[in-house]
Amino acid sequence: MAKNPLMSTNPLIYSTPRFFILVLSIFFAVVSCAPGRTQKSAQPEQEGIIVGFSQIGAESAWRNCNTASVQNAALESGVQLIYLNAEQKKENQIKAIRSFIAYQVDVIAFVPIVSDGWDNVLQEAKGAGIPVLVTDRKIITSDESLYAGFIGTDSEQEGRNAALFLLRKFQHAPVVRIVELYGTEGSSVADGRARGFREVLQYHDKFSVVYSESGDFLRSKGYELMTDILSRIEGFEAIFSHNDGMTLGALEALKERGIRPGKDVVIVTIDAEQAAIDALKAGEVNCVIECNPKTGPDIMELALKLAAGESIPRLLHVKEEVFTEFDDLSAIAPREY
Ligand code: GYE
Repeated sequence: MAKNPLMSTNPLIYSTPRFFILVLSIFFAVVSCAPGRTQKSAQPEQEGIIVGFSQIGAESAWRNCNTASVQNAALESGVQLIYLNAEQKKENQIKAIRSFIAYQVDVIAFVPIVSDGWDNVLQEAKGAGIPVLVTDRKIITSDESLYAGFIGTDSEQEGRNAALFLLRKFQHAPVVRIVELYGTEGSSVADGRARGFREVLQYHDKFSVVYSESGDFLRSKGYELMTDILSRIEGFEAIFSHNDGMTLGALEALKERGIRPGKDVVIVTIDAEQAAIDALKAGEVNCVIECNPKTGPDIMELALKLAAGESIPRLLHVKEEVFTEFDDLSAIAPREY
């Protein structure tokens, strides 16, 4: 468990200078890919464990908050964190996990950008005896023993909550045509949100999703998609957006066309960034489903258990709320993201 990044206690590394150099170069590559992101323990290094964390990127304010939460929690719990930003590329995540294996970290934590295609690299981690914690997004695997557990959001429930709001809002409407701004295709959260949403609405014929397109969780794409939709689609009553970033882009596009978001079209969004809460308070958004990015402390607690050889729960969902125009919004605490 006790490791120093520059002086491994592993006898193999001591006895083979070339391997030592390889490990050092991987470590410095890791550091240089992510300037200022690798963190060291606030406590003496010998007491800490090393966690390799492969993050997707920095596509949204939510993501940046998630990264900061993990980094701060690592500092606070005396864990050395090797943080790698995959810049939205699955191949980079696979490389990151391989470098963590080569470096012999104690625990690997990663946010799988999409659900499929992790079995090979996770098999390598298993072969090296390194436990893996999957966080935020889920994976689909043929071998459940390839990871120790998952902590993150319940995306199906978020989708159901979005639909439940629309049922209430459109209680008396005869027809409700919905535009869906889909998150990253193939990601567990986008697929889960879409599934939960449809699961509820399938029993209510007056609702139909008339358009659904991926905006990749990006604000810029939310703007582009909405601009395109407004030029092509005649009339819709609601927008279900898989994240606030895309929603904020869509709001701009709607306003440019003289459409009043929140009034002319009902808007349901997921994440609960401060900007979305502000839009809800301003009446430009009708419902905000919280997705909680502050999982760092739980991740560190689980990583410490795994490093100590203890088992952890297979599935942990974080607590999340729903904020709507029907609620008293004065008590919402500052969101910090
Ligand atoms: O909703 C979005 C992001 O995976 C839950 O990814 C996360 C999603 C979040 O970039 O804003």
